[in-house]
Amino acid sequence: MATIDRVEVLVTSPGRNFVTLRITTSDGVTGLGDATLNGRELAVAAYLEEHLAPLLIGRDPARIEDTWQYLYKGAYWRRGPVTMTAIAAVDVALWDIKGKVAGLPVYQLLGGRSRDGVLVYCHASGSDVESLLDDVAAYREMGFQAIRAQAAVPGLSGSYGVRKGAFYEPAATDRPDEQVWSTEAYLDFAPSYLARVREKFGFGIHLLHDVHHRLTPIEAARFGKSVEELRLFWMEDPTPAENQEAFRLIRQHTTTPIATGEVLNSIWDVQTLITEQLIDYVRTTVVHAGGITHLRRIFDLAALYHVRTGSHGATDLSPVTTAAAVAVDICVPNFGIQEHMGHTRETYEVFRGTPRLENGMLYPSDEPGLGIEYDDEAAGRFPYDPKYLPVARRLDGSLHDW
Ligand code: CS2
Ligand code: MG
Repeated sequence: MATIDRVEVLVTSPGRNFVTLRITTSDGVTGLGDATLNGRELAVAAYLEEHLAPLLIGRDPARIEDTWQYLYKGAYWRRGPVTMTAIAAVDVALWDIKGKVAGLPVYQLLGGRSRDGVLVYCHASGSDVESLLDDVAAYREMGFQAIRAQAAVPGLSGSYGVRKGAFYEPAATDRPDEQVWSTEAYLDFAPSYLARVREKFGFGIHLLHDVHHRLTPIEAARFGKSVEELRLFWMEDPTPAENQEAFRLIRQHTTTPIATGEVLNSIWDVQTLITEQLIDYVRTTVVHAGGITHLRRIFDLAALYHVRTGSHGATDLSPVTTAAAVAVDICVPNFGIQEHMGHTRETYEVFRGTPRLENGMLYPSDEPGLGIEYDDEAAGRFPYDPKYLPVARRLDGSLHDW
């Protein structure tokens, strides 16, 4: 029997910070898992290095489910983003190893393809409506079939979801950026620019919008109602989802489909949302929700209640997560859509072999495992660069959800 011989926690910053777990077996097979938790990276790195690595040495790498239970139950302390990201990294690395040992891509181990490719959505944004429309046109030109649209709210400094450079990168050094928020201004403005996108591009594209946890349930209900005619693919995170019951109120008022879950990390965090059919898409993701093993469990529960998948896939999730997400997405019967922002050239120098993107669809690699190689030499050129996500304050200076 092969055993786990070596566990390495690799931190690099090729344009943004990534934490990667690399497990090597006594047979010399390596597996990669993403362990990146944006803005809190080193907490997961320490959890892995100090608490999980010593437990993994000598274990049978083939026992994925047992290892998951051992790490989850063994912690005693349940759930939470740091724990679930650390366990996810171990889980995904073990699936990568299992695929390499079997000589099969991970999606074959999960049951094989249910579809030819994975529909993705990209991010169009603008500092005003005209530049948003230009951005949507550019993404259409690139072949994307599903587009998320966000524009900066006039009069407010900084808006979530609006790109600054080539890539949307909401991170600052030293202290979080302080942004200003007005729910009134947003609610007056957002439906009008989404309508402009529909006017210009018609109903032949899937149009998505991220509310980023900014509204109360009744405000979200109003927003959803006001955009019903625009037939959004979804409104994302209309209200913070820690309070799952809050979605009952939104649901009573609008037929606009609802997506949530990118900050949630376990099946228990989405249980009410799913079993009461309060959402249409669950956005939990491989890296923050306990890996492939746990995400499958969430998606299977969701399938029973007509909830489809729509995993988070921002640039702060590494290409290892993209590969693992696509492996799951291509298999599950209730797949909905996958977020895909892509990465910088530097990131792809470190993580080689990302899934193929064509006409707005992602296709998994047919290499054994996840098909991603980590280039240590390239990674060494990009040292860790601490960053914070912004915070948002209302016009009176009080803190709002970012
Ligand atoms: C966003 C994320 O992609 C999304 O839907 O909500 O970009 C989110 O802000 C970041 O991943 C936070 O790290
Ligand atoms: Mg989001």
